This record gives sequence, structure tokens and C-alpha cells, in this order.
Amino acid sequence: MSKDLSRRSFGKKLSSAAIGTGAAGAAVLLPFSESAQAQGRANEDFYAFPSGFKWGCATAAYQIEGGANEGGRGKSIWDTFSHIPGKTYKNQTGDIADDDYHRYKEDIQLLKSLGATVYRFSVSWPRIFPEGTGQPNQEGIDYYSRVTDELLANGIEPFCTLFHWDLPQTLQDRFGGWESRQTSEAFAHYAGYVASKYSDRIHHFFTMNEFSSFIDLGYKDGRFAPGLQLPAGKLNQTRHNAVLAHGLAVQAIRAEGKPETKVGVAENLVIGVPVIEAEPHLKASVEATRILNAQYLTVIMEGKYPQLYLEQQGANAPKFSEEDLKIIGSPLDFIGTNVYTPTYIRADESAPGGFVRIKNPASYPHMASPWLDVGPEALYWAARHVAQIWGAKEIYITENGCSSADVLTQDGHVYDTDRIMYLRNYIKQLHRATAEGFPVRGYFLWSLMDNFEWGDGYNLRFGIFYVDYETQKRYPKESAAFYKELIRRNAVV
Ligand code: GBH
Repeated sequence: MSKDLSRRSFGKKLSSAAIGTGAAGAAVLLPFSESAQAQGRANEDFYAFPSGFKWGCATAAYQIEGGANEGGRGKSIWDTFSHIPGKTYKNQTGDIADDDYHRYKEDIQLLKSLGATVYRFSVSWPRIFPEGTGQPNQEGIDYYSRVTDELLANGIEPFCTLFHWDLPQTLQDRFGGWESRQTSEAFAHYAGYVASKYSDRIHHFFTMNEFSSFIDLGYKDGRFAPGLQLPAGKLNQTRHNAVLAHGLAVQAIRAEGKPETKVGVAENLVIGVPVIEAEPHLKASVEATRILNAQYLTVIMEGKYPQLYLEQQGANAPKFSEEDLKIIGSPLDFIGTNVYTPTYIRADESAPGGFVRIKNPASYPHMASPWLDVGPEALYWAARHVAQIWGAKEIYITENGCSSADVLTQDGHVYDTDRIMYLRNYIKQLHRATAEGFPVRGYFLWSLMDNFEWGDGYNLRFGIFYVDYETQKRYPKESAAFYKELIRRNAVV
């Protein structure tokens, strides 16, 4: 950039000038010959993130820990479900998984090797309360205490999820799991207890991970534990109990945790992406995002169910009190969004809410998981909607990543260029969100290493470290090298 243009030479050069941005951010005229555009100069800092942006990885207890019968751990509904023949790919279970229960130190070194500054992991409820309530299990408490200390000793800030689907089996047996408010109350008690144990060292807690996954797949489709197919009315009440549990847990964490403790949620909201970034689709995408998340994030953020949702559910609408709504709407310190797929929205005045979801199923591209449509802009819209619709002041991308049909070469490489393509494009959209000032503070890649992918068993790999399940050896994939360089530069590379 030319700093010494006199008025006269400035005038002379004007005929071939281009617009640039001065140090103070004001537009200045650059001689065209000196602008990056004219010279085709690469700008390596173009996709730089705000300094202090937090980069890390996410995992979940049942997917990585193994040690299913160790340390006084009780059974969860996923132990039961995965042991029922036909429920998972080749009847695989999380009994051993990545054996992270024994190898957490090694796995924390993987994080460190990336330069990660944050790690999102989940606590297994039945390790803390084997029966869901009642007597806590000291061995379980000590385990996560060691994990936390090990993270901190390696300069990695722990972010803790309290519920990533491994409900204590006892609560399913006694109360029908989330079908009962007694489970909501048990969850709040557990959440407050965990906060009381760890909030001296863990400052960010997520209550639930992905309501729709553990409720809709578990209690409506039956494809996830506990494998039920409830009718609409009961299902809506079960959904209500889950958001109520979240709200009660927020209150319990605030009551039991240290004053600086922050609490939020990790939700895979339906992300309304305007099919064309122009009106009337922009407005339609906002309304779609509110309505399509009515039973979970919308009621949490607004403290009431949208009228349209209640009307649509009619006699099947959940039953609740004003007090319930107040609890569910308890203010949060931050919002976590898991981002995988877009939901394209088109304005349509004739449709309820003024929008329709559209998709070309015949050729829409997806990653190795058939459901994992590629839609990088979902990441931008997740941040923008959460900030603009609900005024979130602190946002984390709590999961983003993809499955690939990874192949380990004989000399120990995994050339997952498709995953790098996926990540690069999604993270560019994250850059757009931070560049426009939406308050995203961190990003957790799903996942640190290949792990038990629920119904898909070990068949689908989401890690940036490859796991050989025979030997439990971890190998960095090419995407790990990509992420490491991205973190080092704090920019998309
Ligand atoms: C997240 O779910 C989870 O939080 C995480 O545990 C998981 O490992 C990761 O993503 C990758 O899947 O089998 O056709 O019924 C993302 C949302 C909801 C997507 C459930 C897959 C099942 C589709 N997931 N869904 S299907």
C-alpha cells in the first residue's frame, strides 16, 4: 500500500485506481497497479480468525471410552440397546470403543499435537451415578477429575457435556426414561452434582447434546436407544420433559457450581438456509428456523412454544405449566450448535409459516454417511440465526465434521482429501460469520478420532485420527495435518 502519495501524484494515479482498505478500516484509493486484484497477489491472511479464537475437537463418552464394566460404572440404555441383535452395524457395541478410558493421556497428547486449546468431552452419567440417582460412585468422579487435570496440565481448556445419550438404564426401567419428569429431576440433580465437583476447573458446561437425536430417534423412530416408537402425544410430552430437564439442570448448575461457571446447550438445530440470499427467502429462513426448532431450541430461547407449533400439534401438544416454561427458558451464557447439514428454505406464502423446505434428493451431494449432505453455508447460518433470532452473545460450534471412507495405506497414511475439502469449505463459512461480527468464540471438530458411530457402529469414521480397532493404534490422517496448520495460523489454509 502506498503511504506517500502527494496530492498531485494521487491525482495522476487516479485514473487507474482501485478501492482498498486503509489501516483504520476506511476505504482509500490504491493505485490500481498496486492492488492485490491487479497483481493477482495471494492474500494468505484473508481467512484469518479473530485472535483468541478457540480451536479444538469434540468426543462423547459412550463413543470413545469403553471400560463399560469398569470403575463401578452402571449400565446405560446404549449398553442395553447395542447388545440387542440387529440394532447396530454388525451388532457392534461401545464395550471397548477407543479404550479411551485407559488411554485418555495418550488421546490428550493427540489434541496437544494439533495445538488445540479446547476439548469438548462428555461425562457418562452412569459412571457418576450408576443407578441414575442415589449413591454417587467415587471411582467415576475421580476418573473425570484426572481427565480434567490432564487437559489443564497440557494447556487445554475442558468443555464438558453432561448428557450425550447414555441414560442410566435404571432410569429407563423405573420411569420410562425421558417419558417421565422424574428423569428430568434426576438429571438436574446429577448436573448440579457434577458442577459441584468440577466447576473449580471446568468453566463451561453443556446440559444436553442434540435433543432431536436422543428423543426423536430413540422414542419416535426407534433406531436409537431405547428403541421406542411412541404416539405423537406421548412423544411431545417426552420432548417437553427433555427441555424441562435442561432448564432444571441450568438452575442446578448455577446453584451448585462456582460463580464463574457458564452453562449452555449443544443442539443440532434445524438450520434454515435461504435458498437465495435475498428477500423474501431471508425472512422465510428466520421463521422456518424458529418453527422447525419449536419443541427444542425455540422454547429454550423464547421461554414459550410458538403458537403455530401448538396449533399444528392440536390435541397432541405437550401439557405444561407457566412455571415449566420459566424453567425451560432459564437464561443461558452461551449457545452451542452442532452443524452438519443445511435445510434449504424457500419463501411460500401459501404454506404454514410462509416457508417450504426444498431439496433435490436425486443429486444432492453427501459425505460417506448418507444423511450428511454437504452444505457449508449451514455453518454461517447457524451462527447468524442464533445471534439474530435469539440474541446469543457467545456461540460455539460444538460439532462439525464428516465421515469418509478412509483407507489406511501400508505405510500408515490416510489421504482423506474429501474431509479436508469438507472442513475447508465449512470453516470458510465460519470465517464469514466471525468477519461479519457474529459472536462465535470457538469451534470443536467432530471428531478427534474414529469412534463408535451409534447405529453405524465402527463402519463410519469421523475422526481426524484413524483408529485401528485391532491394535488401538492411532494414526494422524491428512486432515489432522490440515487442522494443525489451520490452528497454527488461526486461518483457513
Ligand atoms: C452428531 O449427530 C452426534 O452428536 C455425534 O454423537 C455423532 O457421532 C456425530 O454427529 C456424527 O453422526 O442413521 O439415518 O437414522 C449428528 C446428527 C442425528 C445425524 C442422527 C445422524 C441418524 C441418521 N445425527 N442421525 S440415521
